[in-house]
Amino acid sequence: MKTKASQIAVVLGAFLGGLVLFLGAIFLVTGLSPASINRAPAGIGGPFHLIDQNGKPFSDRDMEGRPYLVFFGYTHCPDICPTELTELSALMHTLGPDADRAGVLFVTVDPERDTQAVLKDYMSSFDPHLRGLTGDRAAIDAAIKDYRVYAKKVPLDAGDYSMDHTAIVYLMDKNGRFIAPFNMDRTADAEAAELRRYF
Ligand SMILES: [Cu+2]
Repeated sequence: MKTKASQIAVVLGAFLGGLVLFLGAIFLVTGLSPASINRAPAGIGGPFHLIDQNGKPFSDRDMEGRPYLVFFGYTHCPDICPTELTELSALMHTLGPDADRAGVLFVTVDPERDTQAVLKDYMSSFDPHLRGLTGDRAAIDAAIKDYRVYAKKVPLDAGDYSMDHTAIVYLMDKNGRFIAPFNMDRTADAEAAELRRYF
């Protein structure tokens, strides 16, 4: 029979092992080593100049004073984007009136198809606090590079294509600095509580 101490050691070991795996996974998906995260947490993100779904110019300055979440994707996405945007909508709904003190930016990695009109139609399915952003190829490429997003065209039949893309939700503080990947595998209440810490 195991002693109490050895049981605790096993549980603790499993927990620490899980933590190492979890952190390792974050560093893998963000493409950063732990050392570079410590040195340069501001290495992700940066100024951008895009167009929102209503056709208005939108830049990082428009989020000044509010923490926000950034997610890259595209409207033709069959699963990940609609799921993520639905969960982000639930988060904004949970924030209630506080949703105005935060924001969610959905940046297209497929500006050729995701025109302002297409984005406007697509975003109407989600919470109004979600802002869809597009722009010319150069502006989108600059945002993709600054956020270290992976986005690649995958040809399908008949000239059609899908996009492989990074599915990280980036948590930015009210000065536009990257804090950490935002964990969406939680209840909307837990997510809202974390976002409120950065108001
Ligand atoms: Cu997607």
